[in-house]
Amino acid sequence: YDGSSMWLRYVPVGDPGLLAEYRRSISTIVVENSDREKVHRHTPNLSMAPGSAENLMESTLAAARNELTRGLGGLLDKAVPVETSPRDGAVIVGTRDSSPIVSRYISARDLASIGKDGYLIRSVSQGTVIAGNTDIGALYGTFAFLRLLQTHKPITGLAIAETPKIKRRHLNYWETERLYAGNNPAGTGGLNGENGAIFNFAATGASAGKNLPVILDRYIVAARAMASVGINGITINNVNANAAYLTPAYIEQEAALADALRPYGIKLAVSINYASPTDARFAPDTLTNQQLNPYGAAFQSWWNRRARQLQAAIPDFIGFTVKANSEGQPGPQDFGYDHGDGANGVAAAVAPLGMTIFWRTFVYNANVDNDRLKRPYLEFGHIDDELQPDGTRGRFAGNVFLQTKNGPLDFQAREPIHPMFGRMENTNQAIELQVTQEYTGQSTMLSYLAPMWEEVLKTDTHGAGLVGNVVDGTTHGQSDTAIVGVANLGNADNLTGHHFSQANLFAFGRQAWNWTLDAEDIADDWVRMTWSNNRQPVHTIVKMMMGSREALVNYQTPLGVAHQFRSSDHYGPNPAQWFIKDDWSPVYYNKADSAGLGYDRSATGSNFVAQYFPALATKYGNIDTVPENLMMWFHHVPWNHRMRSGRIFWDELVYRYQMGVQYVTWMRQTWDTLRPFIDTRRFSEVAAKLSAQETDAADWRDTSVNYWKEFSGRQIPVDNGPLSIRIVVDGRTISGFDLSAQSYTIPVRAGAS
Ligand code: BDP
Repeated sequence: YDGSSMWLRYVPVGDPGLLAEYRRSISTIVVENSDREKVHRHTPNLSMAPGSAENLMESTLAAARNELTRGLGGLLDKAVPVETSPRDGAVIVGTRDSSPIVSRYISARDLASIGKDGYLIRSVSQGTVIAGNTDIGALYGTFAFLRLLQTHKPITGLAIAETPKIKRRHLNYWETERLYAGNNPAGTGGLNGENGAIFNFAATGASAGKNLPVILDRYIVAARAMASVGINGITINNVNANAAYLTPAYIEQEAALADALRPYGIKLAVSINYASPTDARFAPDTLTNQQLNPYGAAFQSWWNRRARQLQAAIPDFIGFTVKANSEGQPGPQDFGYDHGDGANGVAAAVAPLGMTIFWRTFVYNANVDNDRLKRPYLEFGHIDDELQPDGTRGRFAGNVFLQTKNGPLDFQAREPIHPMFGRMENTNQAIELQVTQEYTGQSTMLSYLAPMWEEVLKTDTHGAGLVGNVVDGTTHGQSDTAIVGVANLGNADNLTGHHFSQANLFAFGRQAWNWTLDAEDIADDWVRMTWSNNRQPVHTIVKMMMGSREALVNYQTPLGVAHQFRSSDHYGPNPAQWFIKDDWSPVYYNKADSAGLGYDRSATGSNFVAQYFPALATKYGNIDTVPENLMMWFHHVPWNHRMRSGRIFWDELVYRYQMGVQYVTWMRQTWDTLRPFIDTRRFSEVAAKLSAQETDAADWRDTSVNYWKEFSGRQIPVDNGPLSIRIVVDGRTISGFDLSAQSYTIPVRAGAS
């Protein structure tokens, strides 16, 4: 098996008792009107690639029906017929509008509290009813029902009611860069050599004829996978945006994609460049720099024209994602305006069309009090707080989301929360998480990121509730809410490169739906759906996954040191590097010297801590109360600082690196014990990745420790005791294991360059 069905595998239930029980409970599939209710299709020449096994769906209910046919047929290992009236054991799907049978079992009152995307799954006299207020809700319920069987859960006596906590659950694709799941040879991709991108745009070049509007199988697999976890929107191009995505030739392709994804409830958005109105590709409809005044009629009507063209082709088009005045992208500041002016200008242009703007807050500049991390709050905070003529506060328009990364730096494996969460009371805020593993092992390292997102979303802001409460609107009462994952889908056979990277997409969707879920429960579901329901592999793989992110933090950047990556690839270590700008350089972040290691952001340093609510600022600002895993984020820690373990900081640091590497060794050895349970191809592919990961983890340890040693002047400690990692989230140990006692020394290499 090559992984190409992701977690939608539907292999026959292996346990004979359970299989018999499922077969007794399920006889037929009843989805009334699944052929009548067609979704709007705008692309007459939309077609599947020749020889394709998948079908383009005409409606959401048809997608639900087909998923049940495929899923139940596979799981029960026999065809389950689609019938028009129920008999005992029917699986009945629909809304009260689409299905008289559903409305017989489910009252309007039953559905009143589950909202637009929610669903009910109920065991009834004749079988099971899966109902939503909308077809999409019914489809989500269908996937949830199939998940019960895929994970070998009981399917009798069901009374499930589910509603997502966050309204917009989106992905962003960073085509061109940061896509680690591609297997196109160089030069055969679409725009600007977007090799390995999931969606194959552009109508010219080597890939002409294979492009949209032809729909490839993997688009539909991706759509089903996204829908199965409730993802309902994607921004399809890189945030460093190419204006080609606004041209008619591209809009036509985008419309084809939108048509294919629509039955699955997935809507499209596009990343834009603020200065696109001056782009010659739109001639004669171009503006001058002087006309980029965001309040000007020229600027607003230009964006309104683009939005209208998009809406004509894609009626449910979401809107635009904007990276402005960030990493060289143009923005309102280039023309004398601030982010509030810029965001509101674009927002005003699209508001009449019901569209939304996702304005990113990833702005930085090392020349602010010597700390790049302070920039976003300085640029955005006062706009959120600004008194308006009508007496209210906050200048950002109602159809603007500020899209903010979970941490203040840049998707490191561990960061404190971004100080803007909770402190932007008057503005819609979307949290942006990185599903693609740019700084977390790319497609080589097994690192399950759900524990990190759980840690972020359950962090107390000490002033506005948990981050999750801020994002889901409960803290400040926003009704429009959003969470965004920078996604990891590509054109590799398994769509994500590393088989285990699929788990990160799965987990992102589940947590976007309900951020209070437990990362371990999500892993358990994914493993059962993807690998096996056999107790031993389930238990072992879940354990491997649960410690994997903490291990990665330890062998790459333990105790809160950050951004020690080689600038060329963001994969390997280079703590000694200075690169073009201070704040792109590992040395800027580690501040290694003979006194110690780490960045002083306390009141005696950059005072970045002051951007948090006071209680959190106090906690982080004091070396005795800061969590040790963030210590170097906030303090320049003396080499002989006494740690909670009793060890001095230097010893603890080395210990952490070693512990991280040992976890990978343990994963590699443990994976070997699973050989009897795993298909050959995936077994050996994962084994090869784990062995590469072990080598690369050791490189991180050796390069880092040897470099720090030049400053600490201390010896590598030798530890004879048993090493153990205990990982605690939310006050609860979620994973623990002991490695057998072994002593270690760090092999001395040539030293860091
Ligand atoms: C960085 C990536 C870069 C992105 C940038 C962003 O290296 O490719 O463009 O984030 O978020 O992590 O805009």
